[in-house]
Amino acid sequence: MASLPPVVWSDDVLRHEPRTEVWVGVPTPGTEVPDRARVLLEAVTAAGARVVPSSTYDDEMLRRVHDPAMLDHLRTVADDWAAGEYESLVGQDRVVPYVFPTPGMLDGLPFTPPAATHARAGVWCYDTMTLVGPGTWTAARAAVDVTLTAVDLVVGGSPSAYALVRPPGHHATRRAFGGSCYLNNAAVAAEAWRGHGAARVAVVDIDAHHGNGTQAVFWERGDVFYGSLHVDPGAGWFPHFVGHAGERGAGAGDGATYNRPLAPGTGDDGWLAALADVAERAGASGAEALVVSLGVDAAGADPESPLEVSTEGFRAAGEVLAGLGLPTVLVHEGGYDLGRLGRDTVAVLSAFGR
Ligand code: SP5
Ligand code: ZN
Repeated sequence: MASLPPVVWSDDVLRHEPRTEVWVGVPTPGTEVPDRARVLLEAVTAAGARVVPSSTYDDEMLRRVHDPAMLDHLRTVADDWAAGEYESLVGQDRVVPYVFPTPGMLDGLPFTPPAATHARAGVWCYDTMTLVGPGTWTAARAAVDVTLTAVDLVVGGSPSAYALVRPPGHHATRRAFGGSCYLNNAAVAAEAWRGHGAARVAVVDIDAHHGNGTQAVFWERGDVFYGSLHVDPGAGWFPHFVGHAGERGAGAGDGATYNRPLAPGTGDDGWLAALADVAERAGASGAEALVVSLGVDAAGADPESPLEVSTEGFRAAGEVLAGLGLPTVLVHEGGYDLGRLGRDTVAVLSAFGR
C-alpha cells in the first residue's frame, strides 16, 4: 500500500454546520457538511496515514490575507444574529444576507456602516449560500491552524503534508466570503511559505470551481503564481464573473495568474491535459514551494460540478503534481459526493507519500 503524507487534523473543523444554503431564494440542504471531514479522516486513516493534531497560531498570517474588519465580522456576527432574535421573528437561526452594497447600489455615494445585523451580513458575504452559525468561526479558524501546522511540518523536513480542512477557502477574497468558503486557507499557506523564506510560491487549484478568492488575493503579486483548471464560468457555472482564460494578473502580478476553464462534461483526458499545462507553468514560475488547492468535486457524479474525472484521473493528477518535486502542502477544498470523496482524495495523496 502506498504511504500517504502526514495528515493534519482538528476536531473543531466539524463545528461549522451550515444546514442549508439559500440558492435562487430557496433554502436547499447544504452540501458542505461536517460528514465530509469525517469521511476524509476515515479514508486517510484506513490508508495508513499518520494523523497529526494541529497546533495553534496567532492571526499574523491570516491578517496578511484578510481585512481585519472581515475577521472581526466573522468572529462576532453569529452572536449578534442570535441576539437579534431573527430565529424567533422569522425562523432563521443562521446569518443570511439579503441586501448587498454593490458598486451599483452605492453608485459613488459614501458608504456608511449599517446598524442592522441583517444588513451588515451583506457587507462581508457576497452570496446567499454561505451561512454563518454558532460554530462557523471556530471551524474556519481551526482550518487555518491546521493549514499552518501542515506548512510547518514541511518546513520541518516532511516532503509534503495534507491539511484536512473544512470549511474550504478558495472562494474567500480579502474582504468578502462566499461559495461555502470563509477564510482562504490556501492563500494563508502561500503567505506562510513566503514568511518562511520561499522567494516564490505556486498555488495550483484542482477544485472543480475557479478559486476566485485566491486569484484576487494574489492578482497584483509576482511572488505567488496562481494556476487553476475548472469548469468554465462562461458556461454558466460558479463563480460566474471571474475565472476566464484571459485573466493573467496585473501590475507586478502580470503573467502570474493562469486559468484553464473547461467545458462541462470534460473527463480525464481534457482535465489531465489542462493540469499538465498548469503544472508546467507553476514549475516554470520559479516557485520554491507548492500549495495544492485539493478539491475533488470534478468527480463524475459530484452534485456541484459537471466535470467527469475518474478516481484514476485523480491518481494521475497526484503524479503530475508530485512530479514538480517541490515541498508541497495540500489543502482540502471541495468535493461533495460522500461516496467518492475519500477514495479520490487518497488517490491524489498517494503520489506524495513515497
Ligand atoms: C469550495 C467549493 O467547491 N465551493 C463550491 C461553491 C459552488 N456552489 C454553487 C452552488 C450552486 C447551486 N448548488 C445547488 C445545490 C443545492 N443544495
Ligand atoms: Zn469546488
